[in-house]
Amino acid sequence: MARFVNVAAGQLGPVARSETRTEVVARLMALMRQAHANGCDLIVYPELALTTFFPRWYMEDQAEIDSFFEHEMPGPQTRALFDLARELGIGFCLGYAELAVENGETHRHNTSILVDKRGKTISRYRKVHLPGHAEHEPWRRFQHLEKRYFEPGSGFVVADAFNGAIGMAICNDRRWPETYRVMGLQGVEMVLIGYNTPVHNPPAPDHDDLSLFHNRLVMQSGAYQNGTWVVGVAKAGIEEGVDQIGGSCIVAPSGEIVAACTTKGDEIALARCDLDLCNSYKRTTFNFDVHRQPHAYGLIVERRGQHMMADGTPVPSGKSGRGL
Ligand code: CDV
Repeated sequence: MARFVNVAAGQLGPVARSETRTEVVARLMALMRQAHANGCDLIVYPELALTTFFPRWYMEDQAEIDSFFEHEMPGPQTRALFDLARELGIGFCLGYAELAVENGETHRHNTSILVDKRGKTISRYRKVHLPGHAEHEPWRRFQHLEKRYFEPGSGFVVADAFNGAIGMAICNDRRWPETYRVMGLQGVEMVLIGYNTPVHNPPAPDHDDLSLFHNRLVMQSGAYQNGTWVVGVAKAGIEEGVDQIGGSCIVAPSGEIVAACTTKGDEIALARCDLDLCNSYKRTTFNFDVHRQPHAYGLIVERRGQHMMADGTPVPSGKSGRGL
């Protein structure tokens, strides 16, 4: 029997620093109602969806920093979203700043959760690739202090959900082939990715004109090379003076974009995703068991004419650099 998941990319326009969680949740709920009215099983929201993208500011006051974090999920202001999901029978993927106390220690992560149609959290992912910097860099037009405010997560999880194998990644993760491949090796059929990407890249402003191209390039290649659907969802538009790319889209295992948002505001893009379409790629061009050559990868690489191990150490005697 065909396995279809009707998915909505639930893009958000800018979220002001002054906006309350309750106000943002109302926007998320409006998108959820639209998705449900269009027959969706699942709606995917952006990274750090509940607040403005706070790593753009340097802050020292821990109480101020922690005001952007969720201390429980659902909490008093987010519970309504879970209740609506259960009432409508629709799942969701939500990105937020997570403050977790584990074994008496406080941890702060950039997190996404996957919630099923009964309003139950079934999977959690903590962002692995944290971009930016840890100290104040006043030369930048705006900061990107993810390395200051979050600790990295470890591991890409693929959950059995929505009749398929569903994984999550967050923003900068989408630029790294390992993100998709680690999940591809687990048989992932749909990768859900929320992001906040400014048009302007302070360390490399010459990339600014390519920001939307790169966004599509990485998600389309990640989808194709692993035979998986990819749902990429932006927080878009000019947020607190920073122009953020939109470009939310749903990518098929062929690498083709099958649905895309056209504005930089609150908007849904919809696609009926056939999870069995993944097999068309997973069983042919990207049949990992048949065609991958893991024994030949990464062990020896050539850098500037010299052969070395992938981690930069010398090649042990007995190994050659041929066949790279
Ligand atoms: N939130 C992000 O991870 N943003 C990065 C920016 C800093 C380039 C991204 O990769 O889109």
